[in-house]
Amino acid sequence: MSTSALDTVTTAINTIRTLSMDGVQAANSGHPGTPMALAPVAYQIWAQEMDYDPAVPLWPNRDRYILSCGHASMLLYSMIHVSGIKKTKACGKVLDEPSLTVDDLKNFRQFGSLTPGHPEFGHTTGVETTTGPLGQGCANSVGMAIGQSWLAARYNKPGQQLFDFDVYVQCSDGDLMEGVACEAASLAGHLKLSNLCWVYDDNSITIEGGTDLAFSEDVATRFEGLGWTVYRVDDANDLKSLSQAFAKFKANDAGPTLIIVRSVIGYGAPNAAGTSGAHGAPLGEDEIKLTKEGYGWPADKKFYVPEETLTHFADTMGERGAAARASWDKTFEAYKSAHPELAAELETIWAGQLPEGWDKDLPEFPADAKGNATRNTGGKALNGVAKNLPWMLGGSADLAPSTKTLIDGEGSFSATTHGGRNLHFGIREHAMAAAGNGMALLGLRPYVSTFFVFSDYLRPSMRLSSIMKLPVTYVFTHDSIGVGEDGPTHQPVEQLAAARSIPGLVVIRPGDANEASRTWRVAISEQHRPVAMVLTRQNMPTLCRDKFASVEGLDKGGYVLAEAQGGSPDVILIATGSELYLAVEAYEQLTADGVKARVVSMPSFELFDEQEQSYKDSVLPPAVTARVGVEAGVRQGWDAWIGAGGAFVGMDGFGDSGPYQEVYQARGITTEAIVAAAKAQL
Ligand SMILES: Cc1ncc(C[n+]2csc(CCOP(=O)(O)OP(=O)(O)O)c2C)c(N)n1
Ligand SMILES: [Mg+2]
Repeated sequence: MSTSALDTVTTAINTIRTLSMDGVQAANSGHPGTPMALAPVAYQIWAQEMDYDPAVPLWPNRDRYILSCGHASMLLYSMIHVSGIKKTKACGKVLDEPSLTVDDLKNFRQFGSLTPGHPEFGHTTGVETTTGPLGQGCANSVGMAIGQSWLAARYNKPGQQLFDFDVYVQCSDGDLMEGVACEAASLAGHLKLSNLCWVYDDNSITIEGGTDLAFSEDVATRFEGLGWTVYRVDDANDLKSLSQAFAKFKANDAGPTLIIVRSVIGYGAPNAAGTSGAHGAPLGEDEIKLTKEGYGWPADKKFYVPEETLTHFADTMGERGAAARASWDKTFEAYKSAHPELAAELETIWAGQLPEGWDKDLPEFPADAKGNATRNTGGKALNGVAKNLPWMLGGSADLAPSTKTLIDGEGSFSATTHGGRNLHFGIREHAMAAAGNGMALLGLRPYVSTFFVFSDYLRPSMRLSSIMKLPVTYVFTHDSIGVGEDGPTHQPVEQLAAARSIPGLVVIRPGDANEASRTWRVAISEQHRPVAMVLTRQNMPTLCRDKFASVEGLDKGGYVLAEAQGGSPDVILIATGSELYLAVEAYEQLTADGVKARVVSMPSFELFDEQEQSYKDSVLPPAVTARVGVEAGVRQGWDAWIGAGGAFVGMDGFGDSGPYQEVYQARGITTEAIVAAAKAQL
C-alpha cells in the first residue's frame, strides 16, 4: 500500500475510534475502551473481508457479522454509519436514507434512539442479532452457520451457489467464559461448520480487573480440542496479520476458525472514584482531547467523519459488496428459470410467509377413553406440518426418542450431511435455543426440544427469541409430576409460571390429542413471536368433540369446553393440559349431584388474555366468582382467572418419585379434590 493509502486506512480506523469515544462521552455511559481497541479488527472485517452490499442490507447471501460483546455497541453503530448501510423498513423495503446518521450516533443510549445501549435486532438496520448477554451472539452464530449450510445443501446447484456466505463474530473474554458459547463451539466443531469465524478479543481484562482473577485456561488448546482451527494475531493493529488470518479462514474447509487477537483496551483517565475509567466508563473530555491529539485528529471536533473515510468504505466494502450482490442477482435470475419451484420456496422464506397448504396434513384424532400422551400426538402434528413446510427443521437436546420430535423419513444434519432436517444438539439446551434464534434469523422455521424442567437451562435464549420476535417453536415434554418415577428433579412445578412470565412468549399446554394438533397450527401461524408448547409424557383421554366444544376454541387461548346443565353456571372449573380430563370427570360428578358447573379449557393464558373483554367475560362471567383452577404446577399467575378467593388444585412444593398415578394421589390432584373444592366454593 502507498503511504497515502495507508493514511486513508488509518484515518478510517481513527474515525471509528473517535466516533465511539464521542458517542460514549455524549451518553455519559457505555464502554469506549473495547471499540477503540477493536476498531482495526472491525475495519478489516468490514472494509476488506465481508461481502455485504450496504445498499441492499437484507441481501440473503450477505456475510453475517455479529458483535457478541454487545457492550461494545458503539463499535457496531460506528461501522454501520461509516459503511453507509441503508435503512430498511420492517417489510424489508430499502429506504434512500442511512441506517444511522451522525445525529443517531450522538443519541447513543438515549430513550427511543436507533442506537440503544446494546445492539437490538429489528431496531437498527445492520444489526443481525440482539447481543448484550455475553455468549449469546457466539451461540446465535452457530445457528446461522448451521442454517447457511442447510440452505446451501438444499438450494445450491452446480454453477449456482446461492448460499456461500460466512458468519463473522467478534467476541470477548466474557463471551468465552460463558457456558453457552462453549456448548455452541463444541457443537460447531463437531458439525465442522467451516463457514464460521470467531475473532476473540484477548485483552486480558474484564470488569473486575485482569483476567488472572478468574480466567487462566488455555483458550487455544480448548478450541483445538473442540475441533476448531486456531490462529493468533499478536496485535489488533496489525492489519497484515489479520488479513492473513482471514485468508486462512476462507481457505479452511475442515471446520470452524478461531482467531485470537491480542489487544490492549483503550484506557481513560481516573474517574471520580480514583480508579481507572477504562472499563465501562466514558473517558472524560480531557482524556478524549489528549487521545485525539495522539491520533493527529482535530482535537476540538466531535463526531467528526472525514469525507475520505466514507469514500474509502464506499470504494472497498461498498464496491465489493455491490459487485457480489449483482452477480448473485444474475445467478438467482437463472436459477428461477432452471428451478422455479425451489426459487419460489426461497421467495416465500424471504417474504417470511408459509407455503400454500402447510397445514393440510395436521392430524385429527377420534375420541378415545384411553387416549394418548400429547408428546405423541404433538409429534404426529409436528410431522403433519413438516411434510408441507420444507424449511422447518429442528431437534432435541438428546431426548428425541422421548420428546417425539424426529421428522420421519428425513435424515440427520451431521458433519458430513448438512442437508438433513433432524438436528442433534447433544445435551446442550442453552446452545440449542440460541442456535434456534440464529436459524430463525435466516428465515427458517426451527423447533427445539427438551424436557420442560430443563427449560431453565435455555431460558436466557428463549427470552431473546421473544425480545427479537423470532418464531422459534419450543417443544417441551414431560411437563409435570406426571413424569412419575424420575422424581422431583425431573418434575416441573414452577416452570409454567416462569415461562408465562416472559413477555411475548406464547405458552400453550394442550389438554388432549386434538388440542395438541391445534397447538402446532397456532405455533406455526405465529410468525413474529416464539411459542412454547408444553406436552405430557403420560396418556390422557381424547375428548369426544361431538359431546364437548370444538377444538378451534384453542386459538382463543381459553374456551368453554363443557357447559353447565341449563346454561348458567354456579361454579367454573378451569384447567389445562393433563388436568383437563380431571376437570371433565369432576364436572360429570357435579352435574350428577345437581351442581351447575362449567368447564373451561385454558391452554394458553397469553392468547386468552389477548381476546376482547366481551369474549373473556362470556367464558368467565364476572358474576360467577365460584371458581376452581386445576393445573399440576404452582398457583402463581392463576389468580387472574380464579380470583384471590378462587380454589386451586395444583402443586405447592416439589414432586415425588413414584408411578404418576400415586404421585397425583399423594399431591391431591384428583377428581375428588376438584369436586370438593367446587362444592366448597358454592
Ligand atoms: C451474561 C452476562 N453477564 C454479565 C454481563 C455484564 N458485563 C458486561 S461486559 C462484562 C465483561 C467485560 O469483559 P470482556 O467480556 O472481556 O469485555 P471487554 O471489557 O474486554 O471488552 C460483563 C461482566 C453481561 N453483559 N452478560
Ligand atoms: Mg476482555
